[in-house]
Amino acid sequence: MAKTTKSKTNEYTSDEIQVLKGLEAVRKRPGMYIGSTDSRGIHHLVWEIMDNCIDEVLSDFANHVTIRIKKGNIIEVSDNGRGIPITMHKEGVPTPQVVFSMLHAGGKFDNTTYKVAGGLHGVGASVVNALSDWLEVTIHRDGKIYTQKFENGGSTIHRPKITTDPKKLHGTTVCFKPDPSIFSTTYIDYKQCSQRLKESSYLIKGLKTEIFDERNDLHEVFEYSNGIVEYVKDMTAGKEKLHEPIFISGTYNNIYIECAIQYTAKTYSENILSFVNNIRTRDGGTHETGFKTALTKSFNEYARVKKILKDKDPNLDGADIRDGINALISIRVPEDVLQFEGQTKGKLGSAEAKFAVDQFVSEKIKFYLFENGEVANLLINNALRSFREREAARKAKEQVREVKAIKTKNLNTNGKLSPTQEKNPKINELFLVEGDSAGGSAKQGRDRLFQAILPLRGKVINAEKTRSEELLKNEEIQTMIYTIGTGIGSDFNINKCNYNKIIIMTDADTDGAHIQILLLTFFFRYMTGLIEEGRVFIAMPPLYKISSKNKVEYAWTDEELKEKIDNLKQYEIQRYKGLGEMNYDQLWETTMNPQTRTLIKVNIEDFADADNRISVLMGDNVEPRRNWIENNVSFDNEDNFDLAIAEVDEDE
Ligand code: 1YM
Repeated sequence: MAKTTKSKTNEYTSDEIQVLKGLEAVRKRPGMYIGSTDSRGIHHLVWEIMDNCIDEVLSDFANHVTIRIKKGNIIEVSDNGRGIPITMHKEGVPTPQVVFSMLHAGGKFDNTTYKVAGGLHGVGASVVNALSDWLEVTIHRDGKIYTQKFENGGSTIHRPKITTDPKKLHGTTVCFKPDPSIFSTTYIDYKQCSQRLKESSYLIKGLKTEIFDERNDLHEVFEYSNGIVEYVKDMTAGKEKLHEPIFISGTYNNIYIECAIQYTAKTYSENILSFVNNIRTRDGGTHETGFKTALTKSFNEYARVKKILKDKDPNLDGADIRDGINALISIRVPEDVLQFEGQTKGKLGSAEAKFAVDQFVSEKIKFYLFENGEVANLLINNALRSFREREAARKAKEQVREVKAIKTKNLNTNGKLSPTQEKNPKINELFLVEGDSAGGSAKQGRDRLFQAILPLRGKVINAEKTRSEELLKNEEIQTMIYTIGTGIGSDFNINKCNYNKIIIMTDADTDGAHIQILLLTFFFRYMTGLIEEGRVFIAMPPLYKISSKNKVEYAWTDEELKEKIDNLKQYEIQRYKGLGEMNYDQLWETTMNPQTRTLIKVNIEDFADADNRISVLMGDNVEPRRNWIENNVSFDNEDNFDLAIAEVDEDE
């Protein structure tokens, strides 16, 4: 049903009816335009408007972009650019009205300039309008202030108000309220917005970005005069660096290329983030391939010329050359060669980019290596070390396979794992429990039909700071790998997983948080698929027990505690210091029983970013770990009741 009713403020012309049909199409199938209508979708709206600001920045007309999150999840985005033209478009419709209500309001797009790859190619503003309760645009331009408001998904178009601007400012501000009837949530996440702004400031030297959150009085400003060099320093913060960042920049075949590289010691990982026209390419693509090829070629050539590699030696492997690398690749390509691939369009497909980055980076890196012999030798040695260690790890892996065969016989009898009665990977749950005493309560309290308990003794080994060959010798780790059944690394196979849920159950204190993060680190590095498949959970034991005359209640937060005792006259509060203080039946009722417990599903939104952070935070500082969990792992409360389990209960 197209909304073609007359509004009080405007009579629709047939052209405008066409327009509204366009916006109506967006409302009917929002997913086609913004991907989804969940939290991701709501942020997509913000990025669409922000992209218009960034375009203006890239065209060199703006250098300041601001996001303001207002109460009621209203969002305002502004830039200090030229301002959207306020002249009349065709048939007497002002240009801003065209921009915000025509699905294909292009016009300004010649393809020879750099444009952000927002994906919607300039229809963003109208899509945001279509999915908003209301939207208001304010433009400062030509000594005037132009404001125009749209309501009900752009179907109500108010007349613009035009006043003179004594200050003769310039810029565009868009304020909107996403339509709650379209989105499953309209909550705007501060962290995501600030991260995006920060990223833009890193990628565009001299761009000042600013965020205000009026809901909790937060404010941050980002401005980096050294651009991606500061970004790479941020990536390597807290790690041992092998050298000062290497920075290369320049234009090749009309493609502007910037790279910043800094190797760190003992990380056993590569962190490469790539961007095209300031949009993150999560799945890499031709520019990343070009970069890697260039790196491999240049290092090998250097090693040969310097006779570090003898004639009979094989070439250094790319993966070894990249061991410990932290790199940013940011390229800007003209719109006409911009081409994305993959499901989420997160991969650059343009062949021109591979060629240009390969040629350009090869030349610059070779120059750098020959000019900086000391660093060059350090990096070549680093690659050789990686090669040796990889060989050793391969052998260790074979060893694990052997261990596995041995373990089959005595694992169940060595008293560690209390297995489930039935073998049903679709419903079975594995509880990884901190300490033997809690392990004991858990064993007693569990439903042995489908809940297995694996007590973990002592501290879990830190997978980030331990080489894989060492790690795999650790008995707790071996037992865990064997029990879960999926294998690790490139052998990982989710179909072999023995459990539907792997639940980390620790005390609700700092030590517990530490164990959680150590386990998550291990899963993240060696069994990523478990997290991706949403199989990893964190149990939530209560913090308080409230006993009153005739009942016992529990509270998980201080607020909950207050709420509960408010209604009671006489009561006693016990603060649980650990799982061990709970009786087995209390543990079952509060933390293990699928019908009454709360589980948190571990879901890492952004793997590359988390990857990056995990290296930083698994250093020696304890406190940031807790923050890491809070910021990078999204804690979705899982449904308390699982259908599959319900069926089992009925069978009982
Ligand atoms: C808060 C959002 O939209 N800024 C913005 C948009 C435009 C311009 C400047 C602009 C572009 C051009 C010329 C051009 C847009 N203009 C249009 C259109 N911020 C925000 N800042 N003059 C001003 O590209 O030629 C669409 S977006 F089509 F009207 F030119």
